[in-house]
Amino acid sequence: MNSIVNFTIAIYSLVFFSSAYGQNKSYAPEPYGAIPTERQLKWHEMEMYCLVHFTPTTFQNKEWGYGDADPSIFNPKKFDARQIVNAAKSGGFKGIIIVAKHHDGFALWPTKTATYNISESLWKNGKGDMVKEFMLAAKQQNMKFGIYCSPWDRNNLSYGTPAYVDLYRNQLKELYSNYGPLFMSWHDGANGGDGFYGGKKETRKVDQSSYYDWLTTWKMTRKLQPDASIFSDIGLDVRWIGNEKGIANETSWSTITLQGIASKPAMPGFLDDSNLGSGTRNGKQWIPFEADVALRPGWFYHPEQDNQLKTVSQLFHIYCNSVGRGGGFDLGLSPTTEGILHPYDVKTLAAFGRFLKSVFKLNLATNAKITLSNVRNGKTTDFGASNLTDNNRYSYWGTDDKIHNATITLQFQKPVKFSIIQFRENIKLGQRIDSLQVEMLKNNQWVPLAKATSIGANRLIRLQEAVITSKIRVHIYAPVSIALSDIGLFMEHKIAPETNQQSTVGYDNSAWRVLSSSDGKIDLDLGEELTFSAAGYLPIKDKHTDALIEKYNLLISNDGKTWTKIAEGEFSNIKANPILQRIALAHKWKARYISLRSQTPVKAKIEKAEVHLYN
Ligand code: FUL
Repeated sequence: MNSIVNFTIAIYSLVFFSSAYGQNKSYAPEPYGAIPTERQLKWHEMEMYCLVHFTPTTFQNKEWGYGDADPSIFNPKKFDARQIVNAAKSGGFKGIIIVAKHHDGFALWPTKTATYNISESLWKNGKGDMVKEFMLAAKQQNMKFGIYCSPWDRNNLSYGTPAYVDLYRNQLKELYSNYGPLFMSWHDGANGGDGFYGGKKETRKVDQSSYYDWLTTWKMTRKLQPDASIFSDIGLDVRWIGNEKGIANETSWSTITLQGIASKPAMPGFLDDSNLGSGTRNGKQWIPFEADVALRPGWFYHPEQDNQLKTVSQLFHIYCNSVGRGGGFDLGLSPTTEGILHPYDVKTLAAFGRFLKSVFKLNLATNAKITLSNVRNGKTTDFGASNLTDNNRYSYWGTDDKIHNATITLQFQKPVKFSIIQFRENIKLGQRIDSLQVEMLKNNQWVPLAKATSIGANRLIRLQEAVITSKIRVHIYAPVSIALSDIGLFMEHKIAPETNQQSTVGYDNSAWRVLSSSDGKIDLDLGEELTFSAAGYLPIKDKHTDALIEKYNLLISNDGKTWTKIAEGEFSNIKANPILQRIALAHKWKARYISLRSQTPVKAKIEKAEVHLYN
């Protein structure tokens, strides 16, 4: 009997202690408010991906095809999905979304739903499947794959009728069934307007609130591609930020409240978008933002934009204002008519990838002695400081349920220099923190350094300039206990002045003689007759922005006296971004003298601006 009792007690104690231990170990706080799904967690972890636009519209040098392009123009001789995917990967991007069909209606896969598709093109004699080639390249490079199939179709005769919605769903069904697994199903909001529509060439309007019946479509998405996050102006999983600049609001919550989502979800192109950028604090749904922006000014390739690629600094600025504000960064890539990325794009992506690595190579906070004002249940191993620097999004420093304001202090043996501060919450437990303040010790005094709200999956604070200190502290304010997963201190090294002209070698201009350089005018003697097909203007070295040429005339001469105008145009955005800009000429010119002249009066003398010529 005794032994039975003892045995029972032993078993009981074992169960009790292990469950008590289990409870301690997992004595995690209750999640706060809306929380992400598994699918959204995976999306958050990706942070960056690319969106590729390539259809007959590229061959028409347009941004929106009308739907009437002859499919035979689509014949990219050097198409190489691997080159495009590799370039995206070198930039640090984790996935690639292919525009399987844009507004022009041309399907890049041999769909059974419409004749206007890749099989009508000359590419691979109509036997090719470009979506498949992208899918395979992504797989090979260990990149995730997604699709964008435009709901608006300017080619299809049935657009605007219920039959088209069935056709659109069948297109998605084909894509979901044959090209998965997909990480994203991307649906844009541009809908209805003029188009070819099977030759009718008319304007068609649809009722955006009911025409597409998105809930039915997205039910199919869930069934066939359960891991695909649905992006739309307000998608079920990811929302748009409301602009195509890639810059989210400084405060941008991952939660948002959608009015009446259960009965009638906000439709792409039909919603109250006033809080897309900011989200809603304590919003009912977890729908984080994606910031979409193209590497070039347009989403499609335009040769005249070869000198308008975003620079590494601009891309990093976008990164800090998208990924660094808790959302995703979706960068548009545009293959040329050859079917590959231009060498400038390839170089820029690789340089951006290298730069990102260099910035986040070393988290200086890993060298700090970290003191916390409170640790949940006193359990340092489960909820303590080591979790803050282990680069694990889900291990975290937690405070007791009743502790909503707390402080972290980081003490360094030797002063450290940093310019970026990073915070991450364990978003599995919701977006808990309202705000935080960072202070640093300067001359033995605590001085304010930075403030931030909407922490969530990731928050980067980029300081105006680097600071040096041996101690910082962070005050955190929340309506519930805190679950902060990471703190980071990083040093961003300045980039050498950039041009967007990386791979073009121009004529050596060092011996050219300045005939006259006055306000808004540079006349040059090239020393010999040169043949050229493009000119460049680099104003950055001029001290005075007043000396900038914004609208130009380009002239040539054979005696330095009589001039002939060969081009005129605009150096777009040259004030805000005084990079080398290129003037592509319609054909080659030969001249001994050239002159770049401003069309409008310029206030200061041009002193150091450079003119380039390219063969
Ligand atoms: C927009 C479209 O209208 C643009 O052409 C582009 O595809 C962009 C990514 O989405 O809504």
